[in-house]
Amino acid sequence: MERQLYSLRMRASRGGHHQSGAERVIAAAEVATVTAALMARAMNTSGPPPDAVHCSLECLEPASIRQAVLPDISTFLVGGWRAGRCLANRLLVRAGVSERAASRALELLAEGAGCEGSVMRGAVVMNAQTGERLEGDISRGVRVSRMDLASEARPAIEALLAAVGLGHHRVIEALVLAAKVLGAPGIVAELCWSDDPDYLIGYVADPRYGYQRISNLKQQGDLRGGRVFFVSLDRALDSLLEYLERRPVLFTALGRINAPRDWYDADE
Ligand code: PML
Repeated sequence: MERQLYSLRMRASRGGHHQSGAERVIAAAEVATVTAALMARAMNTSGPPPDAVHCSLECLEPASIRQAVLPDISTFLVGGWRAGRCLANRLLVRAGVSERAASRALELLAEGAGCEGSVMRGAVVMNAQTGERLEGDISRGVRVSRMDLASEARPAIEALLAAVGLGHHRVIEALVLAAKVLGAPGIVAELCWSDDPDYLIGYVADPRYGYQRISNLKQQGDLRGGRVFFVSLDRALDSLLEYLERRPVLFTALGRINAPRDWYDADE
């Protein structure tokens, strides 16, 4: 008999603004401990505590769960956020995003992509050629859900990542999310940096070069950040959104981990 798995989702907010969130796919026996750990994480913030934390649990149809491998990981070390954004632009264009869409996405995350410059709860979906925004609700955006490391693969993957300094749950969760996005029909690339004012690292991910971390994409203290998914519209948007929000995916192995390398912008 196939093992019954559950999608566990945590969302913490304060004053109606998203503060933190997490997605796990777990067995029944893990529900109590993982829920407690995510609750503790939500409460243990460096700033003011959340005024609401919601955890929801939903059982998954075993036949709907897909298995996949995580993308390769690279890390580019840049001298500052301007160089980081310049590199992000280049990586996006290399992935097939137009210059116009790449610049628009960088501007959107820098200004706050939600209503009146707020940070969006989910991601922007953008036409990779025209830069047109395609997500229906610009305050909510698209939430990628129902993905995790496969539980039998988790210890080995976590140990390998920890050995190269990438074992923090923030990196693992961003990698898993990017991996799910890269498997979406019609995806060209993703751009992300955190809305945590003290976390400056972000990434560009694309199906060919994988998860490409950039050591600095924003100024210290900046509360803005988010995600942009670039899509080619020869594929139906509905199936893309259905996959991102609903289709469960478990990752069973790591890709290659490349050594960090310096990147200098010749134009700076
Ligand atoms: C986030 O925390 O919201 C996104 C973090 C993206 C980068 C994670 C990393 O690879 O260091």
